[in-house]
Amino acid sequence: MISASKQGGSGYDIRHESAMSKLYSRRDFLRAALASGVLPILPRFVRAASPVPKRLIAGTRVLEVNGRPAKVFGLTGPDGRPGIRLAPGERFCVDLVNQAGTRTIVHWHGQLPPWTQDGFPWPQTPPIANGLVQTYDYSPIPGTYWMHSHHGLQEQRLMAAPLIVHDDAELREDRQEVVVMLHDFTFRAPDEVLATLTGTSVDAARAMAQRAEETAGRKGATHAPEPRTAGMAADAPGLGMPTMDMSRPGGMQMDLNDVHYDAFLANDRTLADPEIVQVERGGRIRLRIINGATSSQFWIDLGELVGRVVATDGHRVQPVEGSRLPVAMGQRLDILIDLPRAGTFPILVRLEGTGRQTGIVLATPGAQIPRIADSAQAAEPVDNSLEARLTAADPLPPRPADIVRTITLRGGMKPYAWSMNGEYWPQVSPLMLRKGQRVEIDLVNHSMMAHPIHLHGHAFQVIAIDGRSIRGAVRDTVLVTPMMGRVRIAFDADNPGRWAFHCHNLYHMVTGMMTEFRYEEIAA
Ligand SMILES: [Cu+2]
Repeated sequence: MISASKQGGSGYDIRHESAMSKLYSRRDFLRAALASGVLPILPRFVRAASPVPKRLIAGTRVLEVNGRPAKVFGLTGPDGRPGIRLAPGERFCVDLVNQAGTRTIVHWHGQLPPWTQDGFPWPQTPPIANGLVQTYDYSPIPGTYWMHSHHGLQEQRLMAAPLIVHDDAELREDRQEVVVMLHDFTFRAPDEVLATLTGTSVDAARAMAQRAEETAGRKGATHAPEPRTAGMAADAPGLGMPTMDMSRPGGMQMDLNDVHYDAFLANDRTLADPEIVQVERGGRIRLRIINGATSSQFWIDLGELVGRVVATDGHRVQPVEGSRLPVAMGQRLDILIDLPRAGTFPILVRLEGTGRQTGIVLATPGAQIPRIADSAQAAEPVDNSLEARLTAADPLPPRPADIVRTITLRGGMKPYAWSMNGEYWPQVSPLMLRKGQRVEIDLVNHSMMAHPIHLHGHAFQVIAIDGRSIRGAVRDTVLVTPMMGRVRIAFDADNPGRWAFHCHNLYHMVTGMMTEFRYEEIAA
């Protein structure tokens, strides 16, 4: 059920009529009930059928970063902590209360709800006005997920939080859960960051971020921006050859880190004052790492500890051991750790291509907490070295594909614009799907940057990396490495709707790198 009400008002005040497929069926039921004269018992019946919604407040808060106050957004759950945690078998039944002072819409990243509850600003499901409440109610899939605003550039101002769905098997393991939510942080307004990147005014940048929703998916809409054609934004030296960047020693190099950030946060804190998590001597930990950064990718550095990666993006994989583990934007890692002794164990998170780092500290009782510098030896660019070693625990059943498509990723820094198949969102041609089809997408990266590509509403399996077939991880976000990096994914079209498919670098997304997968039975 999706519904909206004035906060504190009595009864539901329906806003998003066209979005409410489930509501329509409830209305049909109401009509039938009216005809049969059973209406008086309906409200109690409906209430008994659904659990009491958990309140999730989209609001603002003040953090202290590098000794300065910073006003940011936040998503606060019923227990006062960021985000939502669900017990095994519990429905995702949530009242999203918008107290952010502005419109918002929140996406349940990696979850598989009906499309009208996905939290993407389609014309049928516009953002929620300040002061309104929207109810979401669907059956969640277990694992490490997260939620973030899909409106404008709010994600950069930390409108993001964990979404953890427990299951019985995991609870039986009896491990201490440690969630680490990562952010990149800037004191600058996100519009200003986008304006600097694109070489436009702040007003033009703001309009660019907004326009994406107003014209979502309408190719050739009359008020759409001027088409940006190849030559202007596609990789200049033409067809798929990496460019030589002569401005740097060594010539050909990939680009990293479009934005210079003031800080990197782990659970909203820097290493100047990190979160200290009390653990037992010999403790057994399940670390849930969430890369909620807007434009940054990291290496997780477990120091002397050896972890076992047991799930990626919430989906189980055959365990893989490691102490330095890459995590691209939007991705999650579940890492099991068995502590070898008493003491302190920093879990560090290093920005790719630099030595800048953030993190948390696991500490047994009485342990001395050392001071940890916020810089270290420079880390390599994030790559698919881990991805190539992953094997799904629950792979897709083998079958031939009904649809195979190549999607090229292009773009560059000057001008700053990014595309899929040469198209810039919102002027895109949707890939049309039919329910029941097996779909394979070959992602080919013609640009000098890596792109973490995210599909809404479906979990896909990584079936080839750089031309080598694997029985890879099932996940929702995969990194396509630069300079002709290639990743093939497969999924079953089992969730009819309109679904976004985009780069999870927010600045790449709002300058064009997004398209739509649409089922034939769904009207635009
Ligand atoms: Cu990208």
